Amino acid sequence: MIKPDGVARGLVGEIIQRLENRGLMPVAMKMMRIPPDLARNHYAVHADKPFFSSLIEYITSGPVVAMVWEGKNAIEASRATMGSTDSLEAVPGSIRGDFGLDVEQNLIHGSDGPETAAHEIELFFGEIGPTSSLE
Ligand code: DAT
Ligand code: MG
Repeated sequence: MIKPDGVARGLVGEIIQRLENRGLMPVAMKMMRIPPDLARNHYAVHADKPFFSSLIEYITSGPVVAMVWEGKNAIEASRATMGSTDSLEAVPGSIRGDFGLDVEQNLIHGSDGPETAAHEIELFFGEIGPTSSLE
């Protein structure tokens, strides 16, 4: 997902281009404003963290681009292309390492495992599976 700062800074095309350059394929995409309940569900694993309320406020603060990508080792590959969570520590060459300095406003979200991905795809795209609607 391209987060509100990524959209506001005009980095939608750049971020999509980098994922495509890596060899991943977009299979679903939509621009949306995340309702608070969906945001809390999406980030439920972080509910006990001190930054949770700030995170919810930020992710609901403006439009995002929700996406489903597929490809070889798509989760590992996309997370490496994104860079470390804290943009300050993300290596140059990664999306976060090239375009940010902040840990919260870090441009992009990526699922961290197959179960999380399945859950998040269901949350944001309902019954549309990663490839079913395109074949
Ligand atoms: P990632 O987005 O790399 O999967 P995460 O799942 O650990 O990182 O955290 C989710 C989001 O929460 C992250 O993108 C930004 C925010 N966040 C994480 N750690 C934070 C911190 N120490 N302070 C503020 N926000 C934080
Ligand atoms: Mg995460």
